[in-house]
Amino acid sequence: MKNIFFSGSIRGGRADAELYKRIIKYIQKEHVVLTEHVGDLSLSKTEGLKDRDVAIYEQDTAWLRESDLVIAECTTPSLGVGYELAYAEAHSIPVHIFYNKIRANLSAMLTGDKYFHIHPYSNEEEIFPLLDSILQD
Ligand code: 6IA
Repeated sequence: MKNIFFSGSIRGGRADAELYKRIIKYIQKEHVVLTEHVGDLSLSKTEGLKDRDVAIYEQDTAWLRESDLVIAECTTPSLGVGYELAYAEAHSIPVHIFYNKIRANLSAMLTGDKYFHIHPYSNEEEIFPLLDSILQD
């Protein structure tokens, strides 16, 4: 059983929140997802308090350091997700990035970084067998 940090857009926009929820549920069948709230459909992108944001940053970076693997869905661009991916690399935590190649053109700062494992897909169904092979190693 692995500790997975799932990374997905919050303030960057919640258009893919339901997809995040499905991916999180799938991973949770056999593993622990530290960031289950990323798939919480009631989480709005506008709410925010400075003190709470400090606590969120401290908690998320602590979870990143404890995680075995980062899995990110990057179709909706997010500054927070980009930050988390670089943070994971700085801490030598493996990073797998999924994005819908029909809907999104991923940043060169991700596609150009050989550290990242990048998985472009055209249908959501392609994600789950890839997750199986990533998670079984
Ligand atoms: O820049 P973004 O908000 O799109 O960044 C999304 C990423 O940052 C996610 O992968 C999360 O790990 C992290 N993150 C951003 N906001 C939060 C949050 N609440 N709670 C936990 N992790 C977060 C945000 C405040 C909410 C009341 C809107």
